[in-house]
Amino acid sequence: MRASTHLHQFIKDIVDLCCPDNVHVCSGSDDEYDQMCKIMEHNGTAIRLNQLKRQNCLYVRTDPSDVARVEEVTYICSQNKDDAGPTNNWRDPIEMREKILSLFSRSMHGRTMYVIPYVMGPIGSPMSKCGIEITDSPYVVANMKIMSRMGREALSLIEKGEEFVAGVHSVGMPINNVNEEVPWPCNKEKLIAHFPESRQIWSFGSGYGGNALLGKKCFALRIASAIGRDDGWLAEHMLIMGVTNPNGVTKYFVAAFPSACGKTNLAMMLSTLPGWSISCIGDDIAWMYFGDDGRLYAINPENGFFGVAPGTSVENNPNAMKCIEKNTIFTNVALTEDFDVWWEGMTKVPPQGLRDWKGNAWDSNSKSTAAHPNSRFTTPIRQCPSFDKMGDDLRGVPIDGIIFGGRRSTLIPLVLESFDWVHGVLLGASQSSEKTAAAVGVVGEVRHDPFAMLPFCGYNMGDYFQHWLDQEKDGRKMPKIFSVNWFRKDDNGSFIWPGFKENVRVLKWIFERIDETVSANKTPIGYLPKELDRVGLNISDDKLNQLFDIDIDGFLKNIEDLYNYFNIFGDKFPKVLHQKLNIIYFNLKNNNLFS
Ligand code: OXD
Ligand code: MN
Repeated sequence: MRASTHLHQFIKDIVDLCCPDNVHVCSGSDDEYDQMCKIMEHNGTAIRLNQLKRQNCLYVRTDPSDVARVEEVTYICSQNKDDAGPTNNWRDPIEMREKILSLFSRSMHGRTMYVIPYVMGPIGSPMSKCGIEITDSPYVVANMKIMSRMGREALSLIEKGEEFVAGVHSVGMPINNVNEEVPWPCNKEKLIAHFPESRQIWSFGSGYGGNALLGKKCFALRIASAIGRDDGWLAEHMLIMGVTNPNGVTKYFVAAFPSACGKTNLAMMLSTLPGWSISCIGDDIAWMYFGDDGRLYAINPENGFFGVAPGTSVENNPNAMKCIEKNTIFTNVALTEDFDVWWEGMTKVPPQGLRDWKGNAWDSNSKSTAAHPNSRFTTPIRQCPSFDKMGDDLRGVPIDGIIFGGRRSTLIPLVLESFDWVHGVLLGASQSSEKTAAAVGVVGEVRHDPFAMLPFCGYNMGDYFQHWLDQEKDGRKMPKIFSVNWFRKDDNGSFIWPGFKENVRVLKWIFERIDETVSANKTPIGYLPKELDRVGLNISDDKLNQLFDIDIDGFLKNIEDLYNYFNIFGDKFPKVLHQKLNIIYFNLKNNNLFS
């Protein structure tokens, strides 16, 4: 749906198809938000938390079958199968439309249909884009108010003719008789379909975050990546952060990590190094483009955080804990006796009298966790004490460094700098991570997750690699590309690197590499630090060496596995990436360990 004149027709078509009882066009006002909260409280979807501890906060439990993104029923419906590529589920658009028509037929009966106009990105930025989400879920309305710029301003842009991405979401549970409502309506059958050519999204059956808040993964990543391919820019699964040195110089970085690898913690981290500070622009998505001055710029299309709760604590992420003191929606965490929230890792000892995410009394000896591992908080970005005002800049922030990371207990060094742009793109393409609870599947298994975009790239990933390579042009100042891994473990299975605030030492090295004020060892796999700033850090030489140890046999095996993996892209896999991999393999095999 691409023009404003279509908006009224679009609304009418969806009313005719889904047969809601009422239509509510969202204004985005605070009163409307309160109204959504009241509806959720009335339906038993939400409980209001203790006002003294969590001002204006809601506690929500989903249906136990609706707790994560459903990648296996997420589809890219491009005209040609090849445009979806080997990493996406593809369906013929015509067949999918038939399926959609049958699923959505009368799906909103007995419910109110909400029309959510929203903007992704700062209003007025040439990079920002409009969307309309139609939904039958007040939970979605409330979350979209936090996560996007939602309401009247967005509507007026669309009415003035701004194109918009059209999304339709239904929990897929029509109400046929009064009093039939359940606390978390959803459907056993789920489907998330994207039409990159016509810029449409249809989501059925789930009310959960990434499946239902269509501005986020569906629009800002899957559809936007396809728009970016066509228009020459990049939509990425990346946080955006500022790092300021003791001289007051700030550099901005973007970093891609697979889901639940600590992006939110990194984006909001505090620094242990005197004089160094970190500011936050975004924790999940970056839209990037090269400006006329040849520099790469990034905006955060989102306006809030939809963060993973477990593991977040005052010790490891005080900024997040501050954010979530008010105006926050908590989903699938545990509930305390005095109507506050708790999750594993928030405190060492759980409070007495907890109710778990399913609503049952919870015993700390229980095998199951009190909070669901993928439980979340939805909170406004402006509540983050380290929010960087440049996040509102219409042009975005200039990017000096790009960081790829993953959760790997072996092999991948703490930090590594690529030789050049092509090698950096190879590092992104080679990203892999041990699976977490953010998506349905086996936790702990290593899976390839190129650019942390595996579930989010809206087109052929082989073309996507080429699109990244194509960014390098004469006259452009290419950012340096790095890889990091905070998660390496020793022989006893303990993390070697302390992580969290101490990661600033790695960021400092990266910062100084960009300034070329610190030297590095050239190795076959990239540049490794000669040394890191260790002042005040209690880590032995032996441990530090383990973090940079190059296990040649392990790497050779890793590369052989990558050759196999990259084969799935066939001719679409860029030759220059293959050649780069061959060189690294050759040098490792021949023990050319350089200096
Ligand atoms: C997220 C995810 O919700 O990546 O951000 O799963
Ligand atoms: Mn994410």
